[in-house]
Amino acid sequence: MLVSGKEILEKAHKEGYAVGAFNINNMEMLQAIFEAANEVSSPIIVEASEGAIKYAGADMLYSMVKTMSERYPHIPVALHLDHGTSVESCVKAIRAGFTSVMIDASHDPFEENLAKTKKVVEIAHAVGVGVEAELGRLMGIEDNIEVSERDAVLVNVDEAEEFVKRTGVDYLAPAIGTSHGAFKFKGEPKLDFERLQAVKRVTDIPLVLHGASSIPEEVRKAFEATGGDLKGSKGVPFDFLVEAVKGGINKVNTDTDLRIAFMAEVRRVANEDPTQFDLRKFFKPAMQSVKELIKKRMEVLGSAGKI
Ligand code: TD3
Ligand code: ZN
Repeated sequence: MLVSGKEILEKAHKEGYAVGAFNINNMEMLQAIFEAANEVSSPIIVEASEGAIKYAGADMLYSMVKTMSERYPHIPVALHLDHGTSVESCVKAIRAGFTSVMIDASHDPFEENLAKTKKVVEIAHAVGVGVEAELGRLMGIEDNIEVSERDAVLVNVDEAEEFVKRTGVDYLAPAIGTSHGAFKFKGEPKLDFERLQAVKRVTDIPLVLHGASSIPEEVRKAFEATGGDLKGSKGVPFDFLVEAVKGGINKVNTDTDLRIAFMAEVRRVANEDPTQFDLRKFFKPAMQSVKELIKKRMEVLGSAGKI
């Protein structure tokens, strides 16, 4: 059933697990997500970026999610706008039927981020839609980074407390050292778990981990076996995800892993049979691979079996 993101995440917050938020651009990714959720009995958050909306249309994305939610009525699902860049963008998503929106004004000064978030909260709450905001900048941190530099990039705990109190935001993404894409860490992976725990203590709301893809070894290998290049790629290891969930993360955003898993299969089929041009012969194994990856993630995050 299509429900508010707030409903899904408040349960996760109370019971101490995280729900995967998986990005979609097309029907195949969406089917993989729902089939995974069905097989391991997990709630899901389907998210679409402004880029995805430009690609497929908010009406199309909403219709597909609505259809799948009717096919699997027992699965709680929220449709979420990922990294909304303006109040207008959030309102458009709400009008299209999204049940959760992110207003990402984290690049603005604190007071501006706060004002925009407050506005989105007022509008969204009037129609039962959940709201996410972000504090700090998504950037990898190095071991030898200066304390002052780290403070400039990562979430500030006092600001997080004030921000949540004054905006009434439903869930917060605190920057703790992750970044988007396939190249998250130069050296060893490192996240500021202490800061995360402190943010959880002072805010006591669901928290969100962006840039959470893991680039599992077997997925990277499958991509590279077909001539793909992911040299130097590094993701968030599974044990870090477990630690993050213990520290209060309840929503884990994943896009890069799905893309790599999907495209590794497309590449494999293309390499194995250069005469092949039936779309389904590429996309079916690609969906299967994404589904297995998502199931594994649901187990790691603790959302499996939570329906
Ligand atoms: O918001 N997202 C998804 C869009 C990022 C572009 O890939 C995330 O935080 C997930 O990040 P990633 O790259 O680790 O999957
Ligand atoms: Zn993100």
